[in-house]
Amino acid sequence: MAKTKGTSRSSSTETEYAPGGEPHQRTTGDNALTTNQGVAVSDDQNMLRAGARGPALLEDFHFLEKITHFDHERIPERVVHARGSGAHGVFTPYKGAGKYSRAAFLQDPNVATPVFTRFSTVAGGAGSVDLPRDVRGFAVKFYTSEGNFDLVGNNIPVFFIQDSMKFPDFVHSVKMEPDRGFPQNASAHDTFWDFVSLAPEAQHMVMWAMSDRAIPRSLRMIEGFGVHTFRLVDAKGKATFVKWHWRPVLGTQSVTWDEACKINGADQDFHRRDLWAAIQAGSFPEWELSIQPFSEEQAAGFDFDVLDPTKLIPEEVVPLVPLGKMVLNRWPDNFFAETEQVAFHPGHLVPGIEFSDDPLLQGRIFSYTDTQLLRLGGPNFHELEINKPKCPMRNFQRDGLKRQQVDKGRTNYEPNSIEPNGPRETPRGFATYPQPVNGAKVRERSETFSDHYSQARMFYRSQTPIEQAHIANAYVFELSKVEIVAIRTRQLGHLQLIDKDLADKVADALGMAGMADSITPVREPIDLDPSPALSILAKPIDALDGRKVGALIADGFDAALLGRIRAAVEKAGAVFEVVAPKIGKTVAADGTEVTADHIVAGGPSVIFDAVCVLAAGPLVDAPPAIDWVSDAFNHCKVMGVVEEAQPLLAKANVVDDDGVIDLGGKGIATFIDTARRGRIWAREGAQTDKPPAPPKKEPAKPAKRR
Ligand code: HDE
Repeated sequence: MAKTKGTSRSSSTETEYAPGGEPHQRTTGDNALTTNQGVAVSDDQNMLRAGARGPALLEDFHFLEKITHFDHERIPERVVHARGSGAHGVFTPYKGAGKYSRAAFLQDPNVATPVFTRFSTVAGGAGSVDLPRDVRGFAVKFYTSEGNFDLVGNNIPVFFIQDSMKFPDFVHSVKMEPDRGFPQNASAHDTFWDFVSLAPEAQHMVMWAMSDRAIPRSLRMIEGFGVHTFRLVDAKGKATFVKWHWRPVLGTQSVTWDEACKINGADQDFHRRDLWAAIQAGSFPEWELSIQPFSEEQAAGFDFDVLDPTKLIPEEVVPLVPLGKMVLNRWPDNFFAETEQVAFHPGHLVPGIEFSDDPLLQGRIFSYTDTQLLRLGGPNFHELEINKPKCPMRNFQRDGLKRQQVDKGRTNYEPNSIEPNGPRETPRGFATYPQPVNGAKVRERSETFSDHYSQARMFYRSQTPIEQAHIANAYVFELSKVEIVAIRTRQLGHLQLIDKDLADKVADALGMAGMADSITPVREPIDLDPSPALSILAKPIDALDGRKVGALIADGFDAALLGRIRAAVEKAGAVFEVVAPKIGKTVAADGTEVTADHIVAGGPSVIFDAVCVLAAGPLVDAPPAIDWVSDAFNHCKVMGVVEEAQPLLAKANVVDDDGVIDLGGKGIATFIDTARRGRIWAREGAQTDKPPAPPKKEPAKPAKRR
C-alpha cells in the first residue's frame, strides 16, 4: 500500500492507497464506520465480488444496505439527475446494424422503434438552472418489439469512480454541503474537491468536467456515451464487447463559462426551452448511434482495463461503427406523467445486449429498481404509460401498491395445468451469455484499474490551446472557491502528475506557485498518443443549422436590411430574433413598424450564437445595450454591423477583426459564411500565450467595418 500524509485540516488521518489505487482511511479508535446494524466495516471502497475483476455478489449486505439507504434519500425527486427535459422520438437502424447483436430493433431499416429520451444535469434539484458546470445525463428508452431497452448514459465517456460502493460518497460530496445547504448544483466547493482529490481515480473525469463539455450550448448539441463496456451477442451466440456512442447531427457545441453564468440569470430554462422550441418548430434534433466493437483478445492488449469505467477507448484505436439514427420529434403532453415519471434502468436489456463485469455497472443494476420503488411508490411503476413496454407483457407477478391491471383467471403461478395458454418460458427469451466466472470472495480492486493519470493527460493534450485555456480557467475558478488550503494543494499535486504545464498555470493563477503536494501515484502515468477526436474545436462545424441569431435595433433602423438578414439567416437554418428597447413596436427609418421578440435586458446577447447590431441612437446611453454588444464581442461572436451602430460599438470597446462584418454590399453573405464556422476564437487567443488552432478551411475574407 502506498501512503500519503494526512492532509485534512482537522484530522491526522492517513490515507493509504491499495494496489488498485483506491484510498483507505482506517481507524484504531472508537470512531469505526459501521452498518446501520452497528457492524464495523472493514472496507468501504469495494464491493464484494468473485475475483478482483469478477461480478458482484448478492450477499454483500453492507453494499446493499448502503446503496438502498442512499437511493431512498430524497422523496420524490431523483436523488441525482433531478433536473431533466425529455422528448419522444424514433430510432431507425441502418442496413447491417444487426451484425453484432440479435436485438430485433437493430435488424430492419424499415422498422422504426419508438423512444423516449431524457437529458439531465446531475447535482442540482428539479428546479435548478440548466447551465451549471456539470455532467449531462443522456438516457434513452427504446420501446422495442422484444421489450424495453434503456441506454442510460452521460455526455462524458468516463465516470468519477470505479466501484458502486463509492457512489453515495461521491454524490454527497458534489451536492450541497449538509450543514449549510449550499452550493446547489455546483462542484466549486470544498467537499467535492476534498473527495476527488482523495480519490485519484476521479482525476480523469474531473478533467472532462472542467472542460467545455460540462457547459453545452444545447441539449441538441451534446454527445452521449454508455460509459461502461457492454456485450453484444449475435444470433449464433458470438459475443463482442462494445462502448456506446451518440453523436449529435448538429455537432458538439459549448458556451463559454462567462456566458453560462449569465445565461443562468437570463433564462434558467435555457436548455429546456431550446429543446422545446426546436421540436415545436419542426427542427427535430438527431443523433447517430454508434458502437466501438472490440473482442476480448483486443481488450487484453489495451493499456487499461475495459471493465474500468474511468477509461475510454480512443476512437483512433477502435473506430466508431454507426448503427442508426434517433430523431426526437414530439414534446411530451404532460411533463410530470412522462419526463418526471419515466423510470430508466441499465438492467432493462433485450436479447442480444448484455452487461459486462464493470463494478460500477454491476451496482447500478440494483440501484435503479430500488430508487423507482421509492420514487414511484411501489413495484408497479412499469404500468405507468411512459414506462409500459409497447409489446405484450404478461407474467404471474400480482397485486402491490397502485396496481392498475386487473388480472383475470384462476392461476397466478406456474407451472399450472389449469390454464395451458397462460404465460410460459420460451427458448427465444433472454438467455445470459455463459461467461465463465471464478475467483475468491474478495473486496478488492483489480491492479489493472490503478493508472489514474495517463488518460487524464491524454485528454488534456488532445485539446486545442483554446480548450486547454478553458480547462485551466475552470480549475482556477473552482479551486478558488475551495476554502481549505490543504484541499487545493492536494489537487494541485494531482495536476502535477497529469500535466506540469497545466498544474503550474493553475497554481500561478491561484497565487499558489510551488505549493502543490507531492503525490506518489500507485502507478506512474505514461504518455499516450493524443486523440484528436476528444477535442470539440478540432472538429469544427460549418453550419448555422439549429443556431440562433439576434439583431439589436432601435427607432430609425433600416427595415429593408433587417428583412434581408432575417431571410438569409432563416435560409441558413437558424432562428432569427429581434431585440429592441421596447417590446411593442420599433419604427424604422421608412416608417415600417417591427415587433421585437425581447427587450434589451430580457434578451441579452448570451442567448444568441451570432448577432447583428443595426442601430445606436438611444442605445448608446443604455447600459444593457452596451453590455449586449460588449458581451457579444468578448464571447467571440460573429457580429454583423452597420455604420449607424458605430457610436454603440465604440462605447462597447468593439475592435475591428475578421468577425466584425459590415452588412452593406455583400456583407450579409459574408456574415452568414463566417457565423457558420462558429466563434472568432482569436479574440480569446490574444489573451492566451499560444495561438488558436488554425481553422481547417481558409475563412472568406470578410468585408471590414467602415
Ligand atoms: Fe445513475 N442513477 N447511478 N449513472 N443515472 C440514477 O436513478 C446510480 C451512473 C444516470 O433521466 C438514479 O431513476 C448508481 C453512471 C442517468 O431518469 C439512481 C451509480 C451513469 C440518470 C442512480 C450510478 C449514470 C441516472 C436516480 C453508480 C452514466 C438519469 C434516479 C453505481 C453511464 C436517468 C433514477 C433519468 C439516475 C444510481 C452511476 C447515468 C439513484 C448507484 C456511471 C442518465 O438509481
